[in-house]
Amino acid sequence: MSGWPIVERILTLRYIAPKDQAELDATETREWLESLDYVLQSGGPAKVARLLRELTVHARQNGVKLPFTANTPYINTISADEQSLMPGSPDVERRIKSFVRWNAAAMVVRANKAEEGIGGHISTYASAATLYEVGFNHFFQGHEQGDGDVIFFQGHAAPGIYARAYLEGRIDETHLENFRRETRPGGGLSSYPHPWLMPGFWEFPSVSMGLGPIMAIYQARFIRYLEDRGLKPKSNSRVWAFIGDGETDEPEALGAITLPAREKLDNLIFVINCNLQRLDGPVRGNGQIIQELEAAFRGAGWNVIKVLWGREWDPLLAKDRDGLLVKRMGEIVDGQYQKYAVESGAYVREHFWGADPRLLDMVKHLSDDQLKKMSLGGHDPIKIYNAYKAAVEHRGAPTVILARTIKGYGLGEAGEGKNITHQQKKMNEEELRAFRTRFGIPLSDDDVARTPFYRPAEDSVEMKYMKARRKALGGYVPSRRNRSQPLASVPSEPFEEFLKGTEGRKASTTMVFVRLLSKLLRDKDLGSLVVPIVPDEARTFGMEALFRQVGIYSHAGQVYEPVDMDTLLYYKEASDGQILEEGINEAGSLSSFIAAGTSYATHGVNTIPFFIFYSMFGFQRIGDLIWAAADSRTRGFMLGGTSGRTTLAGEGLQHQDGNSHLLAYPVPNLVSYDPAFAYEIAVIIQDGIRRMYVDQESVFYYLTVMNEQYAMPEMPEGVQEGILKGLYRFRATSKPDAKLRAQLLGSGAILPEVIKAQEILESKYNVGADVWSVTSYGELYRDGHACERWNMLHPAKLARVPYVTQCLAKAPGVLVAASDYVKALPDSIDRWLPRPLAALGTDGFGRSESRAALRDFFEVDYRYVILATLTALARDGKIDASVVEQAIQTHTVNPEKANPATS
Ligand SMILES: Cc1ncc(C[n+]2csc(CCOP(=O)(O)OP(=O)(O)O)c2C)c(N)n1
Ligand SMILES: [Mg+2]
Repeated sequence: MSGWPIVERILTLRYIAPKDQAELDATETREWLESLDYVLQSGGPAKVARLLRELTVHARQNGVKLPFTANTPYINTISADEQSLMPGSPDVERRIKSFVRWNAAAMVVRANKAEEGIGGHISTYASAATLYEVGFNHFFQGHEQGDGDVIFFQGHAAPGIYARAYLEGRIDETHLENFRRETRPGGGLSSYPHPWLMPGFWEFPSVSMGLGPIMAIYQARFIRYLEDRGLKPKSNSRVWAFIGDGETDEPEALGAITLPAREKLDNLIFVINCNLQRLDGPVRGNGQIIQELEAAFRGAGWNVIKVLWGREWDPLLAKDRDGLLVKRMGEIVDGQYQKYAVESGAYVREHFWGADPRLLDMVKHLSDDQLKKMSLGGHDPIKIYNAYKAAVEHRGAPTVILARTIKGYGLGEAGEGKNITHQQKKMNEEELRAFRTRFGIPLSDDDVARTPFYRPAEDSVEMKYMKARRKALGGYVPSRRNRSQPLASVPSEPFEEFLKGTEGRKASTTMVFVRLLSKLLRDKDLGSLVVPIVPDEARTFGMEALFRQVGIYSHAGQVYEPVDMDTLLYYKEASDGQILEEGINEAGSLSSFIAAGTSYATHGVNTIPFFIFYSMFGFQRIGDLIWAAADSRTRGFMLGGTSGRTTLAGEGLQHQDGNSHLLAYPVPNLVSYDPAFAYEIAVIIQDGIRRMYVDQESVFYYLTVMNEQYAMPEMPEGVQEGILKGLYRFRATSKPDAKLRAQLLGSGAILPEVIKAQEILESKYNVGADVWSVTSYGELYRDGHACERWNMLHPAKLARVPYVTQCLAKAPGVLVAASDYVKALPDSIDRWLPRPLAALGTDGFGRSESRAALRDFFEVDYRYVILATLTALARDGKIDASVVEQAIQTHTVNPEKANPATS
C-alpha cells in the first residue's frame, strides 16, 4: 500500500501537468524573448550574437547537449527591414520580363506545332524569369565593363535567354523560328548553350547537369590565379552559376563546394532555382531541398541567402510574435508545398493556415484569391534584387542564393507546378490566351492563335530601358568572342634537344614530357602562359622538381613550414605559384583545364594548360567533362600518364588503360597521339601550340605517356609530317630483296617490341620487315573517312587517297600491327590497306604482373608479332604452316592459353 501515494501523484501530474506546463513554458519563452528584444534594441544584433554564443558555451559546460543544426528557420535570410529599395522602374521591368516570357514560350510552342515536334522546355525558364531579369537589368556585367562577368546559364532555360536576345535586337525572328533547327541555312539556335554551335554567343556548355556548377567553381578560382600571377589585372568580375535544384543531386554539383569557401572565393555566386521539382516529380517530396542545401553549403562555409517568400508575406511575418507562422512554414514538406501551388486559396486556407486557429486568424482579412496570389521569393524582384546585392557585396566567402519558385510559373492549367510540367512543350489556344492575359501581352485573341513573337516598337519605353540598362552594365550577355591576340610564333629552342635522342641513355616518354614541360616553363615567351595541372599525381610522373621550380599555386601562400623544407625539391606553395595541384580530383582538374584552356576567349589571356593524369581516370571517369571541354573550344594538352595496358606493371584491372585512345575517337576536335619516342612528343607539342595559339584552331590534344624506359633514337630525316598525320616509316628493312616481306606497325611502348620482332624476323626467318610508328590511329581513321566522303560526293573528280593508303599501298608483304590498346584501333584503318591487317592489342581486363608477363598474357610482345607475321605469310601461301608451328614452340607460346579478351 505504501506505493500508492506516489502512483497517485504521478497520475495526477500526468493528468494536469501538460496544460499547466504548456502555459508555464509559453510564459517562460515570452520572458526570454522579451529580454532578447531588449538586448537587440539596446545593444544591436552583434550583442545578441555574443550573448547567444556565451549562453551556448555556458550550457555546454553544464552538460546541456544542444542538437546540431546547420539550418536557419524556413524564412528569408534578408528580412523586410534589411531590404534596400530597388532602383529603376519595377513596372517597366515587369513588362519586359513578360515579353521575354511570352517569346520564350512561343518559340517552344511553335517548334512543336509541326507534326514532328522538335522539343524544348517552357517550364524551367518560366520559373526562373525573375532570377535572370533582375540579373540582366541590375547585375550582370558585360565584357565592355572591366572584365565582365562569367555566367553559366541553366541549360534548359535557354529559350528565355534567346527571347531576351531577340528583344535586344541581337537575334531576329528567323533565329527564333529556327530554334533547335541547327542545320538550317544561316544557322538555327542551339537547343542548349553550346559554344561549339554558337561561338559568338554562348561561353560555356551547361546542359549536362552538374558540370556547370563545378566548372563555375574552378573558373572563379582560375580568375584569382590569373590575378595572383599577374597575368590579368584585378577586377570585380564575378562568376554566376544558375543551377536547378534537381541538378544538385549530381555529385559534380556539390562535390567541390568546399574549395571556394576554403579559398574565400567571394567572386562566385550560385543561384539555385528551387522550384522543388525536377523532371519526374518533386526533388524531395518528403523533405525540404532548400533546408538540405542550406545545411550543405553552410557546412562548407558559404554565405547562404534564402529567398523563400515574396513581399506579401512580410506583414504576416511581422505579426508572428510567437513564431507560429515560422514554425508552420518549416514543418511543411516539399511535396505538400507543391500541392499548395496548384490548389485554390480555400484549400491553402484550410490545409496550411487551418493547422492552428491563431494562424487562421492572421489571414482572416485576406480573400481566398489574395491567399492564392501570395508570391514566392524567387518571383519577387525586390527580394531577388536584395539577395544579389548582398551576394556581390559579401566578402570572404562565396554566396549561394536558394530561391524558391514554382516550376512552370504562369502556365496555369498548361502545367504550373504539375509533375508533367518539365516535359510540357505545347499549349493549346485557350492556355495561350490565359498566359497572354496573365502577363499582359498586347496581342488579340486572333493573334494568339498564330502564336506570334512580340517585340515592342524600338522607341518604346521598354526597349529603351532594356538597352540602356545593358549599356550601363557593359554590353550584352552572354557574348563570346576570342579576346586574345594570337601568339606570333612558337619558339623552337625548347624542343630541339629532343630531336637528337638520348644517345643510348634510357628514358621514358613521361620523363621526356616532364623535361619538355620544365623547359617550356623557363621559356621567356611561353613560360608564364603554361599552366601545369595535376590531380595529386606529380610524384608518380616525376614532376616534383617543378614544385620548387615554379611553385604550387595557393592564394594564401605558404603559412606553414613544409616538412621537407631542407630538401632541394620541397613542397613549395606560393601565391604566385604556377602549378594547379588539385588533389585527388580529376573532375576539378578538368574544370581547371577548361578554365585555363578557354581563357583566350573569356579573359583574353592565352594560357596553355597541360593536364597530366592517370590515363585510366581520364576518359573513362570524366568523359563528359572532356566533351564539355571540346564544346567549349578549349585549347591545351591532356597527358594520359602511366598509360597502356601492359606498360604500367603491377597495378592491375582498374589502372591499366587499354581504352582511352578508343574513347578519344568520338571527340571531334580532339587530336590524340600515342607517341613512342622523345622526338615524336616534341614535334607533336610544338605543332600543337602552333595550331592552337598561333593559328587559333579550336582543337585540343591528348597524348599518352608511359613510364617504361628505353633509349630514345634520333629523329630520322623528313618524318615530321608523318608523325603529325599519324604514321611514318621508322626503319626500313635491311633485306629489301627478301622473298618474304612484311610491314610491321607499332605504337607507344609497344614499338620497341615491334623493332625487336623486325630484327628476329630478318635474322631467323628471312623476312624483310619494315617498321612503322603509328602515332595516331585516330588521325588516320579520320583522314580515311574524310577522303571516302569526298570521293562519294565528287564521283567525277580524281579520287582522294587516304594518307594511310598512300603510305602502305605499295609496301610489300603482310601487314601486322601491335598496340597497347584495344584491337579496335588497328582494325579501324584496315579497310584502307592493300591487304588485311593482323591486329594485336590488349582487349580484356588488366592484370597485375611484370611487363614481360603482361605482354605474354595479352599477346602483344615481339613473339606474337613474329607469330602474327608468320601466320599471315602462311595464309598467303608464302610459307608452310609448320614454320608457324615451329615458331610457337621456339618462342614457348602456349597455344591453349586462355583468351585474355574474355578472361
Ligand atoms: C547529366 C544529365 N542527366 C539528365 C539530364 C536530363 N534532364 C534535363 S532537365 C532535367 C530535370 C531538371 O530539374 P532541375 O535541375 O530541378 O531544373 P528545373 O528545370 O526544375 O529548373 C533532367 C533530368 C541532363 N540534362 N543531364
Ligand atoms: Mg527544379
